[in-house]
Amino acid sequence: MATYVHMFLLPVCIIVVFRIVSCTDHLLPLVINTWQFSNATAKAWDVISKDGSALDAVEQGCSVCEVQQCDGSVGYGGSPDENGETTLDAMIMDGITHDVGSVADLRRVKTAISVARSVMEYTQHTLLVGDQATQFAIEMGFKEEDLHTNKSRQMWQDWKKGNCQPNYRQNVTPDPKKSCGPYKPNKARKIKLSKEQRYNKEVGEGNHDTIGMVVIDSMGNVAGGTSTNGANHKVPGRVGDSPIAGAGAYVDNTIGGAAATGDGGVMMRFLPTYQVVESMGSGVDPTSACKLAINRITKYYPNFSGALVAANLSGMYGAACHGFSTFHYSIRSPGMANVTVEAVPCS
Ligand code: SD4
Repeated sequence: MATYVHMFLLPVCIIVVFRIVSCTDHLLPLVINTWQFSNATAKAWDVISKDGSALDAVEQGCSVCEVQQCDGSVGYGGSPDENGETTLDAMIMDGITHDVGSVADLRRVKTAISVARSVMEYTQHTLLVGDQATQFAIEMGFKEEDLHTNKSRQMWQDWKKGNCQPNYRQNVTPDPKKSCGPYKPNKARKIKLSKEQRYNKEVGEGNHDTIGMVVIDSMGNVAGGTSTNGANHKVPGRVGDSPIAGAGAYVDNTIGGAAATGDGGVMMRFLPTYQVVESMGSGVDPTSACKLAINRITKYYPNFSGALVAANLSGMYGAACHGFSTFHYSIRSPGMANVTVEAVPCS
């Protein structure tokens, strides 16, 4: 009897769910991602238009940027580290289960967000790093490839020729503002820096094009993800915000999601995408939620550059940014004939 009732009710429930989604708002499903990476948005939209899941849409959308090397900041051949190597950070998060898969400092594998999804699906872990992430990827059937390109080699050679400027070192000898390493720590460990000095804007310049994506599919399910090659000339082993849940992206099926781009070393100290989702959960609209999270960072790091995008289950979306003159993001929802690029002025 119970089974009979259940079988009878199921289709009704599905109809109700569809109604709720489509009657309260005409703005779902929805894809939003950082920057003018419209091909990625279009791919994700295509997936959910064919009744694909939000998770598939995020993976396939961000993969487009990995293949197309969006702005040189996603995928192979960009942001060589101090040794000239490109390494990748990525994550994917399922809003239904809160499962997360991430990779950081992934070496010699191009398809970072797909490896991240494998971490989520084929392990009970959240984050794998470095060479062991590569070994895992190979076990899972991914191809090992060289991530260098002529362009990345040239960038690295130019940086070496320019005395390794700019770089992320501080309080070491020789003076990192004038010389390449190897470096040794200065004896006096702590230098008191003003909050303006604590983040050197120069090193962040041109490091701002991670893809961060949130998708709400036609079932109302939410997923988010990121993919990046991190920061130019980073210290080898450096991991940014992108593969960290709550920093690079965060989603909750009962609220919506948010994704980040920018100076990840600073932004990850504030878990801004978690903050945005929590604010939206207590009724704050997406744009205001993004502004609140940005303002919390600027209180401590007035020189940081970064941006957040967010969307909620009503199909409202927004963004906020700091340190750029303008921030562009890409959006597609049912009222739009095509992917639309919107711009917000930054604080
Ligand atoms: C990082 N947040 O690794 C990334 C870089 C970035 O847009 O967003 N670029 O710090």
